[in-house]
Amino acid sequence: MPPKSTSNSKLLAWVDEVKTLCQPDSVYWCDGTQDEYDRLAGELVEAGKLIRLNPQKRPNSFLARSDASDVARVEDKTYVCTTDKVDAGPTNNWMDPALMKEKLTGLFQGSMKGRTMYVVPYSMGPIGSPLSHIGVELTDSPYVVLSMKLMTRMGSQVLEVLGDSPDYVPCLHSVGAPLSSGKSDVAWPCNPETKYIVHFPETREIWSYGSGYGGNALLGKKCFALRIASTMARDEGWLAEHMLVLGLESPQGKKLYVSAAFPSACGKTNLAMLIPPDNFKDWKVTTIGDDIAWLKPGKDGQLYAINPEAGYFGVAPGTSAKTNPNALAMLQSNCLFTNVALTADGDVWWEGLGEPPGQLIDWQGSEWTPGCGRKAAHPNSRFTVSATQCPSLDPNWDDPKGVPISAFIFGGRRSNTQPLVLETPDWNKGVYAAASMGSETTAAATGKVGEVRRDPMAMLPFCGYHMGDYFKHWLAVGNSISSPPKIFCVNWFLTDENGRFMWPGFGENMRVLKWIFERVESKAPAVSSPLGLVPEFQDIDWTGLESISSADWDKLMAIDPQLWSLELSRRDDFFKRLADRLPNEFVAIQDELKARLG
Ligand code: TSX
Ligand code: MN
Repeated sequence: MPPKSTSNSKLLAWVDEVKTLCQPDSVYWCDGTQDEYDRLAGELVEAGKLIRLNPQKRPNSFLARSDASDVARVEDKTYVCTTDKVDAGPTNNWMDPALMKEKLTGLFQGSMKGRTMYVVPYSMGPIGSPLSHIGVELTDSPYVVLSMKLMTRMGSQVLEVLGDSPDYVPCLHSVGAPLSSGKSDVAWPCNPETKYIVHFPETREIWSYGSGYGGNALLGKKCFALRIASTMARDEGWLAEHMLVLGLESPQGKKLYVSAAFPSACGKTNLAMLIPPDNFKDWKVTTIGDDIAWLKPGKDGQLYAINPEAGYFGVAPGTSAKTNPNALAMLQSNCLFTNVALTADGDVWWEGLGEPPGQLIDWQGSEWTPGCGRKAAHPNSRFTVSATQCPSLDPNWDDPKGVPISAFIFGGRRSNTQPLVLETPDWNKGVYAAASMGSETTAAATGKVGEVRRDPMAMLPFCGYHMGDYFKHWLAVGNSISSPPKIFCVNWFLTDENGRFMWPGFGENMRVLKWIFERVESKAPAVSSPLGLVPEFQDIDWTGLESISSADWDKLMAIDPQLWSLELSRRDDFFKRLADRLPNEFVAIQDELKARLG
């Protein structure tokens, strides 16, 4: 039964229509209360689909183990269905919307048999904020319901705000594993053969079939907050970005906000929760979000950002007291883990956390001992936790106005070519630099090491339309406001001739953030380089860090003309794919860059 607060005729008709199509045994409207969460989690524990962790060690926390075939986003099964194929662009899979709906309707037919269909109303962004948008996910996965409770503002209040408005994004999700009567269920139902993650940007709809994992199934995240929202943002003059947002507060009490985009495996969550080193004790870094930012121009000509999410769905391996103490603290309780290892005393473990215990149960439920040759946690294993558990959570994280953004930071994982930090000379050159971003692949992700993957604004898998149009939109947004953020590029991952990292990274990145802060405040010096404005050795605060000499600094800031000549020709290769809609500005900027680099 829908709650009394809902007489929304569009919503009621859609729920009915999907019920008829998918034929669930029952329909349940989620209220989003803690009681509901506890009850659902309890039922999953009873059914053997979740493991309750040791309440002494990890109160109110659970472990889920996915099917071995359902462990990550499926980019080759992800579609953007626009009427005109060119509008999806060459970087998205495309199918005609009518044909795709026909195909999927066949798959969804009876797909929820033997299951409950949950109605999950949620707000992306503070409830009722002018920057927020509402979604409703229909799903046959109770794991998705628990995750949506942690990751979004979910429940009855959202229906109240929606009222009779048709302005919500319908998100249909089925694991694609109907249960015939009497048959017992598996721990992680999904469809091992058939998966489709499909976006209809023109009608603002999402249909997802066959997977219960992460961005394939928690449809508020990548599907709505990035692919659908980027299209809404293009049409309405704002930005939906794959960015963390953090606050920086100086010892004098001056506070500003920056937003940063990095491709995967660059430590975005770690940067969002950075703890400054000892000599920066009076500086504060606070967290607004670690993955997605929605940015809209304010009346004062600045961009205001909200984090549309209300939780973190982070990669567990590599999270440790050294890389991210704030994350470890927030994972102490009320946490949903997926595909990590289980200890003998009912706690969790993953690679990078520290010395492994002598015995573990691995992510697939098998016995594991150190040296057995397998990973205990899946490399893409995750924690899901509410933002309110983060010790560095910014006091304004839930402000419906959003926070004003003073700087954008773009970074990739590059062992050479890209210096540690630079400030781009102006908005257009900054957008060009962001569009040229690339990251060297790590063995974990692809098996290939050292190949540079282009990933403009870290949005390659997440832009819901043609990337050439996306670049034009970026240029237009910055040029239409009086105080656009300054744009910086960073690279934490430079290596020396022995392959060793030259920059200590992690908390020490605060030294770079301080220079950026002071550039925004017009207080730090910078000198020109062919790529933009750069600090000299003495412009960085080195107190408490002896290990970087002025000669090291020159290596960290080197601009090698030969590497750059190769870099520019690689950029050309990538941009050729987008040639029919690439902004003309980019051609001029790149020509000038070629000339400067001689
Ligand atoms: O997250 C990272 N950041 C940002 C932190 C705020 N990582 C981890 C990336 C994988 C997700 C980094 N790795 C960073 C970084 O700044 N830098 C590096 C490279 C590096 C790795 C290890 C050391 C130094 C640099 N040093 C020792 O292990 C002692
Ligand atoms: Mn992400």
